[in-house]
Amino acid sequence: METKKWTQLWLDYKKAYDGEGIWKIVLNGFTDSQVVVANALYEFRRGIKALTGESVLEAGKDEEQGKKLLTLTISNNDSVSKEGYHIQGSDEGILVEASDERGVLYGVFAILRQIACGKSALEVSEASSPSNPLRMMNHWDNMDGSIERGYSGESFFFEKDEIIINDRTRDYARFMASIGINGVVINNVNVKAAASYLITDRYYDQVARLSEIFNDYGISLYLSLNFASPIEIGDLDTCDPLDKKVISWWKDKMKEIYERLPLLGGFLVKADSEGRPGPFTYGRTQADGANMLADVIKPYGGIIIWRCFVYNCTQDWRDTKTDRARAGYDYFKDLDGAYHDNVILQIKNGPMDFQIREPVSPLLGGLQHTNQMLEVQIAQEYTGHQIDLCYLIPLFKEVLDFHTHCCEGKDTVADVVSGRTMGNSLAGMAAVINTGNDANWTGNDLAAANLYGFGRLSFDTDLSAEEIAKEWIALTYKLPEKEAGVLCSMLLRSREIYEKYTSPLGIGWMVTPGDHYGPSIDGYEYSRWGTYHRADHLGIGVDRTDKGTGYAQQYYEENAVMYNDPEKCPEELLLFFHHIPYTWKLKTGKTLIQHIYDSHFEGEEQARGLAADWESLKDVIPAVSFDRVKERFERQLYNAREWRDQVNSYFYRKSGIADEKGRTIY
Ligand code: GCV
Repeated sequence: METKKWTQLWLDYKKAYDGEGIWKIVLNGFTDSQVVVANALYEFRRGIKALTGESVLEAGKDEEQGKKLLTLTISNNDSVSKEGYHIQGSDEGILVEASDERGVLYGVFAILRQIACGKSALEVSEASSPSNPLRMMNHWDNMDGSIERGYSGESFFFEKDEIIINDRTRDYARFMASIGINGVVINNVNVKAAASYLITDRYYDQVARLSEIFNDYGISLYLSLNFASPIEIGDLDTCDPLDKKVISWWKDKMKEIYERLPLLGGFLVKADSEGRPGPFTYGRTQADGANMLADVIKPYGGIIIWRCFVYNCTQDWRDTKTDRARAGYDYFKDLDGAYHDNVILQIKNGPMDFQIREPVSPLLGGLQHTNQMLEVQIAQEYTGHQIDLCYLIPLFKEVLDFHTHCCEGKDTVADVVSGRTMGNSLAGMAAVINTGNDANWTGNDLAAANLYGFGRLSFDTDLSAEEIAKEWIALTYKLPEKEAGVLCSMLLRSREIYEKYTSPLGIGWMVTPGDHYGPSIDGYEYSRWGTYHRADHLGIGVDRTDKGTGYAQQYYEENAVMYNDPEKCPEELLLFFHHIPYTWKLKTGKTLIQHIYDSHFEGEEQARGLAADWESLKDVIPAVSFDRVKERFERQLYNAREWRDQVNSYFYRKSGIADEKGRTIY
């Protein structure tokens, strides 16, 4: 791989103040032969030097004259919860308490974050423990170097069917650890070609090296698995999960895998989805498939993360009863409780596929006896390809705060996926990651706020989208207060703006097929993917009520009643649940058609506002970063204009109803 120079993202600490001390390290109950602790100390040295100019005394060296001796004390305290930390500054220095190595590492990163955000080292204070046991990144990287839905260059893990390991790998692990990520799946869930061989001799040594680098930063490496491995890399003619030969093949394979990859966390599996093999081929259930793998991996302490993105992707658009939104629940709800303890179901936040607005998947909390985790996407597949600015943390917050009504209290998605609802420890959050080998990692410099934000949010789901944005800005750019406020406001406005100029009121999918950037209103309307808006000359929207596809009935009573009734349905989701006439009056008093026109005109105008705000930051943002983002905004404005004019023209031509304000519609 061409070794490009790469940025340090939010770990590029800027001087916070001139410190006058020198640090001494004291370890109680930990030692620096523990590799994660050693790396925590490395991070402290590196960070404190950049932030305050202060250095750390090398072991055996004398104190420097005239400098105040400060102590970083790292103490084992078993009462601190797993992977959590307490940090407390005082006149003498800082005390970090944790009960394990990861806690120490996260505690040190928290110290550095607080200093970068404006506190003096001696004032830092925080007690934190992760909201979610699993906090994972899912790479959709292919071994040829391409990335499925990647908008930031090529893979930094793979090239030409080889595994890349270099300094960038270690920096990646550092970034992930600094935001609390403890699991990374390195390869695409669509496991094809060379990727099927990641669990063979051909790649074991390199995967093992990668897993060690991750492990040094408290991260477990996971692999996506090809369910048809017994056929593709073995010599069987079946991968039927109940077949004795298949089970025995997997037993032997798992033994070999763990001999060669002892640090492996487990596997992520996409089965029976979009052409991938799975248990359905043999008339078996999803639980049959997941449990078989879970049983053979159990002796090694591994887990099976099984995706619920299972639906019919060869639908007939003429069929108005089959509803893709129903599929996850229909396939998985009946098997609730049938999954073994080391299986966790990974559920996308919405029932369709990462649209800018969808209701929360009814499977989340719908399952009451099954380990489950939330999957979100920070790769901006449907949300602007990291060209358009779209800060996604507000969307994730809405999902986490959603009351499923699965029980009294502890019924939000945050409760469910953290394990609080069921009292289970196999629970958490995963994001389809937005990185690549671009110098800035995320294509658009501002898309790094989503990368940072997902990690921070999965560690602490109580953080607000604004708090996270402020932290990211302080760490990345360290702007004066006013300018920081401008950038923060840009991030916080961006999702709604993107929503306004794209598809209205929860309908989604009006994107260019395949690529998923830019408008194509009917692009998916007559296709096999189950993604329809059903617009005609009278109205638009999918009837998912009890009189339509019945999807609304998959929710618990309170939510089912709300979604079933167009008067009660939250308006931002109106067209997801209902087919509505263009003349329907919204709560604002506007007709539906007028709302479509207004929001598209507003969205495009507000996108121009974002670009103008960015221009106003020219003097305070480093030129390279400024120019990169400016170029993105130019493309965003083109995109927003296309969306505005194509959507408005489409609905004007369908409905024949003119814009009340007489603006130009084509
Ligand atoms: C990895 C959508 C995407 C696919 C992706 C799939 C999935 O369909 O367009 O690229 O495949 O979701 O989540 O498995």
